[in-house]
Amino acid sequence: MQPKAFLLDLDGVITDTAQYHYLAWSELCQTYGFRFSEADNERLKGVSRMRSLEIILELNGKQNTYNDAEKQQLTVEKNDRYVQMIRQMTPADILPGVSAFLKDCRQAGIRLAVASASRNAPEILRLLGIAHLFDYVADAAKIPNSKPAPDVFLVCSQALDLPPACCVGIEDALAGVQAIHAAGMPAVGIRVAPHPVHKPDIALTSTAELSLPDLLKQLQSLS
Ligand code: B16
Ligand code: MG
Repeated sequence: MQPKAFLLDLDGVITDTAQYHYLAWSELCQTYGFRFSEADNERLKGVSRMRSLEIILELNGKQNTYNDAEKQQLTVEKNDRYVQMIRQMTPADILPGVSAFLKDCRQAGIRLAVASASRNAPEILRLLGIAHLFDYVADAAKIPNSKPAPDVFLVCSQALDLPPACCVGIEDALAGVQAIHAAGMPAVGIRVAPHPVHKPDIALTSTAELSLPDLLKQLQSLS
């Protein structure tokens, strides 16, 4: 195939916000006496804010302890901490290889969108100084079903007025690869955890391997 657009995930593909999500959830968990480890944090990657809280509550056997309003308040507390932490982000936090890849895409006339579960995506792109490189940034608050559902990738292709088959998704999370495939697009995976069924069409071990000429060659050879 000859891609007309790349749809990029944010956390784990453009920048590494997982460390800040982990710190913010850890502080909240300490306040409320919940257990939460770095290994638990792996389960939150690519998952929405509310679903992340529900996973933490399940890990602590507290899935029935809080009502909806209380859960909402807990996610607000977590996000307030997270927003304080990401204020320090700068263009130096863009992952290796990403800036050159984005610039090469723009020069080649290939369109770019951000397909992230994060409601903080616009602010993070602004802090990184790359917001202007994207034709569209999906509003995570308005996506009906989160990854592994295809919604965010389909919303991006619709916003760009392109058929899904002309778009390629780039993801670091297994749920993201499932979402890309469910949207009918080829998936480029960055360090995606191995899975017997859901495998990226092109697997990279680091964003430093993102090269537009290499990806175009590999995509052309996909059936
Ligand atoms: P927020 P991605 C995801 O970003 C993160 O991987 C996930 O850990 C986080 O819970 C989610 O964004 C929501 O983020 O609280 O900022 O709305 O990987 O989809 O770019
Ligand atoms: Mg991600």
